[in-house]
Amino acid sequence: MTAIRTTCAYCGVGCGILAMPTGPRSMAIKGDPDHPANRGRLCSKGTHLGETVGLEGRLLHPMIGNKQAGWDKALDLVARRFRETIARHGPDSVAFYVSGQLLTEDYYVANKLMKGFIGSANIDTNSRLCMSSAVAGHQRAFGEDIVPASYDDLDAADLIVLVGSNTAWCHPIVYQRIMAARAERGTKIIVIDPRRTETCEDADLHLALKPGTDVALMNGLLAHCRREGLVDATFLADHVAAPEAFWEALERDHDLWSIAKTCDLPPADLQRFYDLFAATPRTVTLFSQGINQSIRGTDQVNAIVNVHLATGRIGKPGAAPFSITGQPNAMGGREVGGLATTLAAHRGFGEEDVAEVGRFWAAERMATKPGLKAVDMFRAIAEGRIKALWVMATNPAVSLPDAARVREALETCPFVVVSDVMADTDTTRFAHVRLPAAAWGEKDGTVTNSERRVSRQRAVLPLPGEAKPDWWIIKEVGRRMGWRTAFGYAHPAEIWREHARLTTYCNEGARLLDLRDKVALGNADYDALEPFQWGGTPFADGRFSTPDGKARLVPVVQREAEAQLRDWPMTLNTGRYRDQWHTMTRTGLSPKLARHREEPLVEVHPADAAELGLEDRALARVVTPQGESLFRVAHMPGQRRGEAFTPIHWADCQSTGGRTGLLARPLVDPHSGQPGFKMTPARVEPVAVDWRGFLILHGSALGAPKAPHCLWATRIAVPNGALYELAGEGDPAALDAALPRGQRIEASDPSRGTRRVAILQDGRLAAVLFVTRDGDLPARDWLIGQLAQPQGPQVLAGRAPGAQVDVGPIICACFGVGLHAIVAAIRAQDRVDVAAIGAALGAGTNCGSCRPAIAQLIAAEKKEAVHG
Ligand SMILES: Nc1nc2c(c(=O)[nH]1)N[C@H]1C(S)=C(S)[C@@H](COP(=O)(O)OP(=O)(O)OC[C@H]3O[C@@H](n4cnc5c(=O)[nH]c(N)nc54)[C@H](O)[C@@H]3O)O[C@H]1N2
Ligand SMILES: Nc1nc2c(c(=O)[nH]1)N[C@H]1C(S)=C(S)[C@@H](COP(=O)(O)OP(=O)(O)OC[C@H]3O[C@@H](n4cnc5c(=O)[nH]c(N)nc54)[C@H](O)[C@@H]3O)O[C@H]1N2
Ligand code: SF4
Ligand SMILES: [Mo]
Repeated sequence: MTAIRTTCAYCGVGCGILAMPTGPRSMAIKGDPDHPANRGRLCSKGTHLGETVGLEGRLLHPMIGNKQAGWDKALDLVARRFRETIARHGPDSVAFYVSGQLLTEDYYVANKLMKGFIGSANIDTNSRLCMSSAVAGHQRAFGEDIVPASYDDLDAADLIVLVGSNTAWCHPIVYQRIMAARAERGTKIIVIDPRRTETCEDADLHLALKPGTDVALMNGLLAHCRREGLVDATFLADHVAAPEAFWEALERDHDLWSIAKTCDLPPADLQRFYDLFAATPRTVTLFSQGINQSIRGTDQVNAIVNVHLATGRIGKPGAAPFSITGQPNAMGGREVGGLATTLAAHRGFGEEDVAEVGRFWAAERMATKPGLKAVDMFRAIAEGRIKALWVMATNPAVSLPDAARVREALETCPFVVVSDVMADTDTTRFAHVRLPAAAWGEKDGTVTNSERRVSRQRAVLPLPGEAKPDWWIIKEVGRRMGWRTAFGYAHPAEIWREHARLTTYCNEGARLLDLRDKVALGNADYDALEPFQWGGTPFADGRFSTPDGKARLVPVVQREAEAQLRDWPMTLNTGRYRDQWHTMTRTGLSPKLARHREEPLVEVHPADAAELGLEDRALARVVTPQGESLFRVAHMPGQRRGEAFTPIHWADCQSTGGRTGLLARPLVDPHSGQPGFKMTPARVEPVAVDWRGFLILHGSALGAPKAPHCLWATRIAVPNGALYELAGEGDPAALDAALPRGQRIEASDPSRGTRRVAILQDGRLAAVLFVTRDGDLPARDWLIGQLAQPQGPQVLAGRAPGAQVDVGPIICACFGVGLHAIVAAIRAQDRVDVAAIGAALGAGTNCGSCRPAIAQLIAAEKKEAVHG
């Protein structure tokens, strides 16, 4: 068997993978040494992709309601309901909500169907929540949505500024590449993030600015560069247009002291940043959600781009603003025009664009104006203006802001279709029709990564059940709606060729996106396609995609901070964990990935926690004007005072708590429509419980926690089963309802309030339930290891005879190395570094995702040694 070259399912780094099928539903995964994005490296998520390709929880058949239906019946129903709705209420009464996790070919067909044939632009994508502010910022500055950077620039830069990006966790292979460059050439790293994340561990400087003040910070930087004589007058004169009074405005209030006050930063740190930036022409400013997910996102993007334009740090090796993308095909979606506000092939809704694309598609009815952006789209559904919705490859019941209102909208919508790979998600629960999509490892097509590099995703496993590729599902609906020729595709390569041709159509240098040399790929060439980057080094010749060829400096001003409200004294910031992907529908299947963060935490500064009465590891309720949810408290000295942080990953399908989507407010940036996920007024309150415990079940890792009387029930996958962490009120005896049938052994001590129950089936362990009112609970690992093993009453001790196993939280997912072992190894050695820990324990020597965490532990231990 030879390995199949494909691309990772997850983030926008776009790592190449060698996948070797090892059985009907399994594969071995390795990094592709020949892929230019990763050169053989993979992070923890990519490394463990093999754990997520089983059939557990998969949607394998088209479903109408809860009944299995054949494809014909399901597709006919979808086509008929959309046709009828359009006939009765017009094309704008229907919508598609799609995703940066579709392949370019899927995305192209969905966009063509909606914008060229249905005749509405009501197709928007979860990329609206992700990088639409970057798109709007690029369009304002460059006249086209171009990311003017490559990973090579990270190797060539002397200074890398990471703004609003937890690169170490969210783009780990880019982070490793930055670290490698740093080791080799001493690249300086500055992190700008209100939280001290693991990305800060190896940085030269961390600016923990007040959230929402990036415009002031960047304007101040530009004013500083101007004072230092760094504004590139020739470059400006030839290639950049600045509106009148642009420079005058910068002169007011942009002295160091004013900026330090606005951003709440030590002036000395600010000075260091400005000096280092001024002294280092080869600078890359890499940014992601801390910049984009703001109600000032577009202005924040332009504040960064302005600095690069004015100092001529663009279009040269090692110098660029770099909007790094989140999803594997966020960029492909931009290329085909998946946003409601763009058309296709980097075109907009100008008369000429509409006419030309319409001619190219032989479109029956072209959309002539932008459609509704995601948040507005769901509002229109709630108000009954949109009456039929098709959701593909995204989970809006979890991931849109103010998710409770989104659920109400889905509930009231007369017709909801969901294409997904999983049978039960928080969104599929609202679907009238569920369509089984081919998953990663089964589908074929292309994705474009953050640096405009197009790579093939290839099928490694056969399609299970009746699952079909997304492009096939969409084109079948198009055909059944009456457009048989326009949607006659039989192979993804045909779609690719059409898409490539459209980028060249009437494009004599007007747009940089031009796939001229990839138009004539035969099916076999397409199958063998090597990763390639389009656009070269954008703007190297100083020509931009505006009518006069000049870029634009966009005047942006820092808005006043919002007034702190009495009932909402905290600000809620939200984001990601290292080893989980979004709503956990797939990473949640991996026992190894589950161990890094087993439960959703609310991170607060210890001083705030003390004031609010929040004990470490206790439960707390996070409340916002939109909703509330429970989290486990984590004291984090790296949090800013007044800020709380919660993860985006947990959904009803896994947990009663951790529901961040219910909390975020639906305010959006006025230019891009991107929600300001990083700032919601909130409060955090302690929650008392009568008992806590855990339940370990043999069998499926799926299914919502069904334990009664639980305030708190979170599920993670473990080898051979699932672990539920529980806490609640009232009599814990009610938990017995969650136990399977079998031989019951029990060791409970009502006087101490402990309950220990095990269920054996054929003498083998099927379940254990441990509950305590105020005592300790044993570590879970040994018990998990006993699942399906022959056991007797001694299992109720909760640990192996004699030995005490508690590895603590898992730091290294690859080798399962826990916190306790790492701390012990650090203490055992005099001079210790990350490599030494690797040599001693293996931790950090495989994918390397945990290396920043190990560095952090070493630093903490050193501090302890000095102070303690
Ligand atoms: N492990 C993992 N990796 C992922 C994903 C995942 O789910 N899991 N998802 C992928 C996707 S789709 C995306 S979009 C990317 C996101 O990647 P990132 O943008 O790196 O991730 P986030 O955790 O959302 O937010 C980044 C940081 O912005 C900071 N921030 C908040 N407010 C501000 C502010 O006002 N100013 C500044 N300067 N910073 C601020 C937050 O504290 C946070 O640390 O990750 C991708 N990679
Ligand atoms: N509060 C808060 N909310 C956020 C964010 C934040 O930082 N804070 N970040 C936002 C961002 S940047 C993003 S990108 C979104 C992500 O949010 P979502 O897009 O909602 O998250 P996913 O879990 O990736 O959803 C993908 C869905 O598609 C399914 N799927 C996987 N592969 C396929 C396939 O090939 N075909 C089909 N049809 N389905 C498939 C999965 O099972 C899953 O149900 O969340 C956003 N929401
Ligand atoms: S960095 Fe990790 S998640 Fe992102 S593409 Fe590479 S292996 Fe996949
Ligand atoms: Mo994203």
